[in-house]
Amino acid sequence: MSQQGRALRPVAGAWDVFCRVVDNFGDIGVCWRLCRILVREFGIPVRLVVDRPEYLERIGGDPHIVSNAATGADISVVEWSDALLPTSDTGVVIEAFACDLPAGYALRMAADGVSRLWINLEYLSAEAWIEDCHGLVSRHPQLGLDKHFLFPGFTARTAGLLRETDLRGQRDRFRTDPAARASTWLALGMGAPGPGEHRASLFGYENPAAGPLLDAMAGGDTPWTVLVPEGRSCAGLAAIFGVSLSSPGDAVVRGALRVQVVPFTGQDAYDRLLWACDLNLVRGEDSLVRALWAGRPFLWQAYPQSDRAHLDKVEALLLRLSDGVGDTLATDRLGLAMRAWNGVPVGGDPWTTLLADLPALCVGVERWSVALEGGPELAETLVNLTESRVI
Ligand code: TRH
Repeated sequence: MSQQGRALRPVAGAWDVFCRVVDNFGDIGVCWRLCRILVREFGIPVRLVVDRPEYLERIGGDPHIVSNAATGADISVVEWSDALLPTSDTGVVIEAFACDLPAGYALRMAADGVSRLWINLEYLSAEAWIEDCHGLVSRHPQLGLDKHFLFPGFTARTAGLLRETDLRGQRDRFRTDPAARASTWLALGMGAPGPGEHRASLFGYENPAAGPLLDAMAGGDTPWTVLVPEGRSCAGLAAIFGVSLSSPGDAVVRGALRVQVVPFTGQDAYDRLLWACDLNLVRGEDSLVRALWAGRPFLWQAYPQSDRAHLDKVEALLLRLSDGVGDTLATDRLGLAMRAWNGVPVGGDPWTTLLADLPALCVGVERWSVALEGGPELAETLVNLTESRVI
């Protein structure tokens, strides 16, 4: 058995994963998570090729701590270069988010006579059309090589969601371990929550809807602390409150609300923050999935696109969410809050109802996360694809 409890299976050679950091942390976040699972759980040696390795460092991506004792596999991180070539041992090539392989690398793939699986890994979406595109194969017009298109998603007819085998176990052990929780708060520069205090994490893009939500928290009876990892959300919040909120420890108090900037941590510590909070405000694809696995109510801010195509993604997620969560009234109201969080005018005050619905949503989101665990896991889908094909 591998370190994390999956049976090791013979897989094709070494894997190369190519990632270009467009902006933000989502692309490298997904690639790093995928590489870790491939090494730790499947024993596959991986080379992660990234154009901006400094982003990997920001999310705690340390290749030295990832290896598989059973196979000796590990991750090597290589800076993107036009001189990179596949080796005779390279069995699988993953091009993340249509990042385009270096031209010489692709030419060598076509010329060296080694059979490989070439995969384009797409962005996660809840939209129904991805089921028709998932698994499509397209032949490269010049190289004559097939490229497989894989779409992560929420249903059995997609590539699924990234999830470490023992994630739920780790989460549940954390929740019943006061010392682990205390050290998480301490690392963020905070004490444990006081009696009756609720906590929320806020990882977002600039968002005018933050003001009304924070107002609802400030004006309510429940003490709320909102923890904001340093980054894009901070400037907007500073403008709302008229104080400086840029470095860890910067804080402001209004009524029942305290907002505090916390350090941007590695991915594992960010998971623990999500597990520890009562409400998670997340953005992009990877933190959305992690909020789901945390099994706590969340609002998702989609990565804004100029043609507002991101709003289709929000609607699609809401459809899946209302099926998965199951509580019609609470999910309808969560839908209003999620739309408002993404800049859609909804009228009224969706925030006070959202806060009142949190206990019901907590049960429902956890129910959906358990159901999603029964669906495909993305790394496993990729490995299955290599097995189902003679390489
Ligand atoms: O950073 P993002 O906004 O990434 C975005 C989206 O993926 C978007 O679709 C893409 O097109 C754009 O990048 C280029 O959000 P996302 O996807 O949630 O990724 C954030 C990553 O950062 C995730 O892996 C979690 C990690 N993270 C940490 O490691 N530590 C932290 O403290 C925080 C807040 C996040």
